[in-house]
Amino acid sequence: MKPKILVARAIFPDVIERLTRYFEVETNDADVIMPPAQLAAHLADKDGALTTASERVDATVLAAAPKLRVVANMAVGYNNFDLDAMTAKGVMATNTPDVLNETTADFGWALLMATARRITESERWLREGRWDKWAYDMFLGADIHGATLGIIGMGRIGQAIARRAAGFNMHVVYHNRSRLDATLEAACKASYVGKDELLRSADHVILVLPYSAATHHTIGAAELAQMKPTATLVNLARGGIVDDAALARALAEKRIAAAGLDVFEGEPNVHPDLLTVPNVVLTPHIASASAATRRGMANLAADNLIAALGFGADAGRPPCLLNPSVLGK
Ligand code: 8YV
Repeated sequence: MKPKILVARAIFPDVIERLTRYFEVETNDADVIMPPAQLAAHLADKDGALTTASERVDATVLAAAPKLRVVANMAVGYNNFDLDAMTAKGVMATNTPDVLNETTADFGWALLMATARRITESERWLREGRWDKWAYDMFLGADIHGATLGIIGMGRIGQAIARRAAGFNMHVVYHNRSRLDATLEAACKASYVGKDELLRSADHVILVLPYSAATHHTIGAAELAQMKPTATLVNLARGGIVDDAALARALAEKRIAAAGLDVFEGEPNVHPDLLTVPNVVLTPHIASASAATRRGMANLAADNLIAALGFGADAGRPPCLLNPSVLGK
């Protein structure tokens, strides 16, 4: 008998097809987001699950899923998992690192440039039919080239963003839980600084750090007050890293020049004040959304499930296991 899995959201049909070679697959064709109680009901008889960042896997869900051996997240971030509870129950947790580094770094640049050079704001104005003449001070923005880029969170995506900055002749500073080794720092042409110094000195600040209780509101009113009034802020990481209400106030009062946001507190809801301030570029959590990368993420999540449930060369050892202490339990 094939193991049973739930694919908790709609994903590429060919990846579902691949999974059906190994598993009895329950899909979510309506693509409804399952709150924990609903997820728990669907996992009652399952050996594995493929989730996205929208599904919370917590102790309640785990308690209702006695057969569950693995949950494979189709995301590099896994703050939707209660990892301690999963480890305590012996449930393998996996994510999809690396496949999205370069695509997400590309998008970080797209968002930074659109924000600093006011692309969407000026396009809205043009579409409204308000362009009647050229003017010397129309949509003046901030330069990217030669500016100081501050990266908070210097993991693999942060490093990929830093490497791209060389093409713009930027000065790159970064802040991270731990300092990179000298070889990586040299490859990224980036200098380690404290958070305060980064906020005070950067012309453009990009956030690429994982969300946890410790990183909640890494940027709030106090941090925004430290930034230059001409600075831009880009959040590519997770909602909750920025205090969105404080940011909306800072943007409205021009305490910083502009922001670019791909992630939000409570998404898909967006703080109403962010929807009315003009100097913010808003995108719906699409940093990893190139066709090739999203397919790569889905396939890597499938690889993790297939290996975790005992198939293939990595049987029993999924390639992106987050809690190896569960092995052999
Ligand atoms: C995902 C992401 O698209 O990988 C992550 O952590 O934030 C995005 O790439 C999203 O989380 C869907 O699971």
